[in-house]
Amino acid sequence: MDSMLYPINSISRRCVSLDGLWKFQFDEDGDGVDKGWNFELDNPIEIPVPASFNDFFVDKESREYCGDFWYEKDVFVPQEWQGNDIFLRFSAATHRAIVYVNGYNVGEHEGGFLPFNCDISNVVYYNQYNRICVKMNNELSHISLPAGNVKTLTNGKKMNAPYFDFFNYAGLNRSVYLTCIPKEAILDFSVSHHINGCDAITDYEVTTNGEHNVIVNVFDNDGNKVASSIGKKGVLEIKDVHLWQVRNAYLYHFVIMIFDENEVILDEYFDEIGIRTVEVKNEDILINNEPVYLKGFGKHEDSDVVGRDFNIGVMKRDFELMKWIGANSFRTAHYPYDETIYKIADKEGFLVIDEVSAVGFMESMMNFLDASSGKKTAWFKKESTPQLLENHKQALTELINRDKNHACVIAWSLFNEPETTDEAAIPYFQEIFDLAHQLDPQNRPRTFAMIMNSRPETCKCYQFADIIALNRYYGWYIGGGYEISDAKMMFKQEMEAWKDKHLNKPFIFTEYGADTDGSLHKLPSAMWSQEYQKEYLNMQHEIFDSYSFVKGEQIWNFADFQTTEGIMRVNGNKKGVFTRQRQPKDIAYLLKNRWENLPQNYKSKQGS
Ligand code: GCB
Repeated sequence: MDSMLYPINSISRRCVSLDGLWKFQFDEDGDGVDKGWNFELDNPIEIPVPASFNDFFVDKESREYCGDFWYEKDVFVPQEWQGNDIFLRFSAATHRAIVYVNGYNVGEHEGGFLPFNCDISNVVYYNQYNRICVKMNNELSHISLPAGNVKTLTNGKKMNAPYFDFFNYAGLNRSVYLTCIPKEAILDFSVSHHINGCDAITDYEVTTNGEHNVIVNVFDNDGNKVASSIGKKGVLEIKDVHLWQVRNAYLYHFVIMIFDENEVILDEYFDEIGIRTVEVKNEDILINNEPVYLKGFGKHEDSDVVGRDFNIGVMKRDFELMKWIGANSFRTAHYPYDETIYKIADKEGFLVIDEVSAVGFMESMMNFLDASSGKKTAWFKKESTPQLLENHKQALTELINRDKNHACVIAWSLFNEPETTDEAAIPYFQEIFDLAHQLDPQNRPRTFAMIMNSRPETCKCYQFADIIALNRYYGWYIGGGYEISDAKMMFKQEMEAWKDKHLNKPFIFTEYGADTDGSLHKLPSAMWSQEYQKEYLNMQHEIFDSYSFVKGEQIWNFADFQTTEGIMRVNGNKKGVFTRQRQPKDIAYLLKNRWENLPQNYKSKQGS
């Protein structure tokens, strides 16, 4: 099993960041290996890691490049690491990678948003520089997550054609590490919590690759040991527990050690763990048995110049803005984010709906529009569907293994806007939903974001969701502008139809929004103006507030973001509450006023 543990330095572990400038070269003919590029690139430029390569370039062919491309870096491996296991740890390589060290193939990975390790112990030279060459590829297909297609232009150039609405940024978007792990090592651990009066009972399980015993110690914020247990599997009882609460986090320091007969520590790993429970009960989402109303955003990892890179400065600004506006949650649309984001969400007490990159599961360049018109594409009936399912399962397994211990993660989003109008979707959904259930020791609620034509009378798959999550654009893609009163009626009709189903489940809105030019004012309002964004939002809020089973609102999007160019997008999607540079549009003040005044337990018996 590949260990998903986040790399740390401890008494037994070493990790060195390889971020910085790497060599980079496009491989248009895809024959880099024949040319010996697994040993050395022949005409590289330098490029920063982490970052998407696209927006550094000033020529369009490079920015839009579709195909194979390579990275190269020399790295020193110290002598004193000999005898341990040495890994390269890629936090993400978008969308696929084959890794060579000193010319040898040491690992491959499909999927651009989750980490993987390459064991390089057998090919490294100690006390010397070693060469890493990474062959990557950014092509979309019907079996890639996210899904899309590659077109060939008449001039012979390949072009990515995504079935989704964000720019297909690629490259080494997240940090790369060189790690040194002892031979007998902790590979994985998981925790799940129960509250018993004032105390917490935490079930834990540690996976190692050896026979020696394990000890788990838990420390509070002041460094006091509050629980301890010996064994790879056991129970930790924490008296007078300080629970992790929404926007009021508390983290315990968990230290896991393997020790031998002489009490010598063979491996040490630690993590910050919030203790809370999460559950869906009737129409409520409960955190520590208390109902919570979600206020927040669908987001993207997207910023100027560096694209889909994990940008620590932008992350900090985003959290400050989310706190300022009174949000308590976000969805990692449309792919798993960098691990640091979950760590900060743990610290700040944000609730995260963690989404796997199953997006574009409807064959359309503008599915946000086509879905409203009822287009059908028989997505789950393709010959390639079984391979897609395998890739989806792999990504979901990696996601849950990576994120299962985060207190902030309160639900898994297993698809964004799949085509659910055909029976063929049902067995596929069954497998994915069952797998999430089986993999998650905390048994979190599962959901998927439903596209406009997944309606009460057409959707064949809503029964799988523990939380019904709707992406709805009444007043934008349907009945925009002066027709907004009709849009409101249609919206109500749909909500009444959901109500009549008596599902006894919480509903949340995972998307609603109106494209808005941050500099455009118009009296009276017109679509794209700041005035219209407000009008649109007031209408949405009226609907949300009139249904007691609506338990959350996550507006699309936190910030403006880059998309493929086209007639529907003016330099990207402009539905941001903030601009791409993270400055507020007028709507931000309206939301701040609403969210600061909505109680955390809005619409519960105590909070309505
Ligand atoms: C959607 C998609 C999202 C798009 C959004 C839009 O339904 O889930 O990726 O960006 O609509 O703005 O059209």
